[in-house]
Amino acid sequence: MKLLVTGGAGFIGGNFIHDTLEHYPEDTIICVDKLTYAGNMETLAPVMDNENFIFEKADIADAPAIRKIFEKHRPDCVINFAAESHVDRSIDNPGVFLTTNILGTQVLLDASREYDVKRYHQVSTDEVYGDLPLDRPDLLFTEETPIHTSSPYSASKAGADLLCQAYARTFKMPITISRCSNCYGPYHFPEKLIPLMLINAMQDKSLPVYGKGENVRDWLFVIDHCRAINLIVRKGTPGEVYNIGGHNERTNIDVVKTILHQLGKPESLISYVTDRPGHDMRYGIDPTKINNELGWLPETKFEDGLSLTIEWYKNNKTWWQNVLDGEYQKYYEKMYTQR
Ligand code: NAD
Ligand code: TDX
Repeated sequence: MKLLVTGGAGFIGGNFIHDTLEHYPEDTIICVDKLTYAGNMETLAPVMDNENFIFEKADIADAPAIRKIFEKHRPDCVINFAAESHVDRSIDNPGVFLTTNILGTQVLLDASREYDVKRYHQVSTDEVYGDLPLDRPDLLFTEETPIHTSSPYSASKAGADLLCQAYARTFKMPITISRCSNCYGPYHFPEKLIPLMLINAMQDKSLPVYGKGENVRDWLFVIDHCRAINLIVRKGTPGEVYNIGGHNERTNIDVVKTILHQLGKPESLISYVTDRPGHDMRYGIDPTKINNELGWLPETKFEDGLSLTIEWYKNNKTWWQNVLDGEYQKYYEKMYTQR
């Protein structure tokens, strides 16, 4: 199969490419990435010499460029990971989220329709469901939970998700959608909670916890997310939405303390800072459908995945130090100084 994977120089797309080339050696992957601040060619360095891998630098919202790539490679399957993915940045500057996440998806859908791809898969998110209350642990997001968004990021992802459903119905396109919970693992950009806290703790810098740290996220090791997507595109039913999550809910403060504990650093590094506006309280995924229909189950326990992730960041300092050296410093000052 020829897979066109967008956003492969980012966190989840990069892990997906590594894992897929290893486990499906008969497949070819064409990675399309604009290389924004979040795209990193060092993430793709381990596969650049693989004869089943091709890299194309392009913006998914640039219709002529995308059409050219489809004409050249004629993919069987398109998997759209490319997105502006950080909630805090979407609060600071929503515009680019709409362009990439919604218009970019439309461009990919149009090209997939024109070139008759056999499967288009949209990597959506559990954030399209909004949030759940802290005092109702019995409530979980199912695929039937109404879309109800909180941030410009989640609204833009919901727009893309709904557009995919509209194309599936109107144009009878073979589209699947996955909505996954928070992922963590190697190659995660340092702006997100786990890598940010890990890298700051390793450097004895303060750990900025929003509000009281009581918000809950449902954490999944990134490779478990990648394997679920491979199952969906190969065995999932067109037209269906699949939730992905592993029943692993933790408060942010619990996650931060676990990281400090594993690194042998003191809790005095924690600093409570001004909360995120519109901060979603709790996410909790019900993964019954993907368990029942495709037999997917997460393979990595949180403690094991976190240890593996910590080891990776300890052993790959050049990867994250190069990221910290660039524009990231300006972002960090803007977001965190005097917060
Ligand atoms: P990321 O920010 O690490 O990577 C995004 C990648 O997309 C980067 O390589 C970037 O260069 C590329 N990109 C951005 N704009 C582009 C454009 N206009 N054209 C082409 N490429 C562009 O994101 P991530 O955390 O790997 O998330 C990947 C996908 O998974 C996103 O769609 C996100 O919404 C979704 N998701 C993420 C999580 C999570 O916990 N990280 C959970 C559920 C769903
Ligand atoms: O410095 C911080 N301090 C803090 O307390 C940061 C960056 C985050 N937080 C909190 C906010 C959230 O409650 O940690 C939690 C996780 O934050 P993020 O890592 O920014 O993730 P989240 O907002 O939950 O969104 C993530 O999961 C769903 C991804 O970034 C999205 O792309 C995905 O769709």
